[in-house]
Amino acid sequence: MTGNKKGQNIEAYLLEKYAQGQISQTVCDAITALCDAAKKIAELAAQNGIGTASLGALTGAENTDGDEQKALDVMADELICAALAPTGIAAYLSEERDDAVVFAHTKERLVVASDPLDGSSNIDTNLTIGTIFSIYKAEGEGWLMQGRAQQAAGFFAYGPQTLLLLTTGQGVAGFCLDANGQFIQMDWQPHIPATTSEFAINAANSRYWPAKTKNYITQLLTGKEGPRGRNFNMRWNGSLVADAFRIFRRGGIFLYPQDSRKGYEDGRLRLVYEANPIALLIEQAGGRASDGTKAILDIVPTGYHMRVPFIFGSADEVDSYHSQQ
Ligand code: AFP
Repeated sequence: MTGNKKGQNIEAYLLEKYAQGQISQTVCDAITALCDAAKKIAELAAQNGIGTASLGALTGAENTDGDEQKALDVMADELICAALAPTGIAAYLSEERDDAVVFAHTKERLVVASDPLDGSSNIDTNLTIGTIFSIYKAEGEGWLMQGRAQQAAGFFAYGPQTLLLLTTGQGVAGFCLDANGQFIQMDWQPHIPATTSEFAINAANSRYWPAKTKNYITQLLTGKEGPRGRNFNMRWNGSLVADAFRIFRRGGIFLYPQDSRKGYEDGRLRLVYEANPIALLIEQAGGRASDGTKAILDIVPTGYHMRVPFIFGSADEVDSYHSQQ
């Protein structure tokens, strides 16, 4: 379990994990670089609209997946790429780039995969947005690995607090950016309760859902009068990091299933730099993360921007979803 040393900064935390042999110097340097980039992204987001053009403005370009790129998407990606370049990692994969950025063909072959700015549709609405990252060693050809191979994963949330949720494979630790620009470990041991009465899904898509999802959500909506015999509550932020962080704080189930819309046959979220890192954090905190049938971390990626249906959170509730017909 993560030693919950209240007040320890991220540098001391990483040094401890390095000394315990959990992570290499390069992984330490990559996470430190990501923290430096995250501070700059947080500052930009906090000043959006004063001194900078709207960071939510469309750039006119699209990423590989056809998402319209916003100014902060591109700025965040460039800040992260620049921060990682000198750290000794071999390659950088990004939602905002078609292909891998190869820094060097090192022996360690460490890869950082990232969604530099998650929740872009919320940039101009003062809602929580974030950065998600995954760190793993690439074996064999290419730069892709199953999620189970991750050595570290985490996300930054830029909201009322600037937070980092991190795992290096031995539990999850939460950090908060303090007034001195230090990420300080929070006095909290992230653990996801097995049961919950709260679900997160974009109900506007209900007419496109598969029967399994419709049946499951209908059960939750019928509440005490229905088969579950109790009422449920719903939340939907439109930012994966915001919904995920809430689930780490009080449990819940998040669902972005596949649906019948063109391009959503495998859902909306991408395996390599969204589902895999969140899934590792969720499992490390006692939760479950699947594509509706199998564990996210066991899925073999076939491309940098491969999408997967993504259901995660309180274990008993994810199992309840799995049992739906
Ligand atoms: P954007 O980064 O394009 O806003 O997408 C955010 C996201 O990938 C994820 O953070 C949200 O959970 C999900 O999409 C919201 O999707 P909908 O807009 O379809 O509800």
